[in-house]
This record gives sequence, structure tokens and C-alpha cells, in this order.
Amino acid sequence: MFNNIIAIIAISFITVGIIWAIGNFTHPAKESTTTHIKGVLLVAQDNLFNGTNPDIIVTVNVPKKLVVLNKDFVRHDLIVDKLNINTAYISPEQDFTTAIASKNPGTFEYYCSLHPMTMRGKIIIKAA
Ligand SMILES: [Cu+2]
Repeated sequence: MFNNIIAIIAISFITVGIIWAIGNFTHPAKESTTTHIKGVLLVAQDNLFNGTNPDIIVTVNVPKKLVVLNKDFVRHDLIVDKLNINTAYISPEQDFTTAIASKNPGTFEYYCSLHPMTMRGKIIIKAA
């Protein structure tokens, strides 16, 4: 009797182990493909970018990836007139990827056209 219980428990563990192994094989954990990509993430939330509208530093002739993610309840966009960046309206939970690139150094303002009073910061292109 006691041996039967031990056997049932052992078989249960083996069964669960096999199911777990098959699950891992058919549904492997997703590896993040973005962690090694250098770039800038601006999260639009509470009518600010990243809470502080941070300066973004970019080197001349070294394009930098820019992802704008909208975690707000209203639409936002990001525009840099002189760098020809315009994400168009980004809906809540949507994102848009673009690039910051310039052949010339300078300071350029980025802003949201819907909330230009609060969502405004600087892109600084520095010499190489
Ligand atoms: Cu906005």
C-alpha cells in the first residue's frame, strides 16, 4: 500500500516534469530582442516625455534610433521641424520608431504638437 502511494507520487512528478519540458520546448521563453539595440526611448505619459523631457544627445553623422511610446490616455506625437522628424499621432499603447540623424551640429527642439507647452525638449547634435 505504502509502496503504491510512493509510486503514484513518483509517477505524478515524472508526468508533470515531462509536461513542463514539452511546454518549454514548444513555447520557449521569449528573449528580448531590443536590449542590445542602442537607442532612445521616449515614453509619453502625463503630458511629458519620460517625466522630464530629457535632453537627447546625438553625435553628428551617427544616427540614433528613437522610439516614442505612448503610455497616456490621449494621443501624442513628436516633431522636430529642422530634423524632419514627425511621428504623426500615436494612439495610447502604440509606439513609433524613427531616427535622429544630422550632418551638422546644433540644438533642435522636439515637441508634441498637441501639447507643445508641456511636452518640449532638446536634441543636441554634437560634433564627432
Ligand atoms: Cu502630447
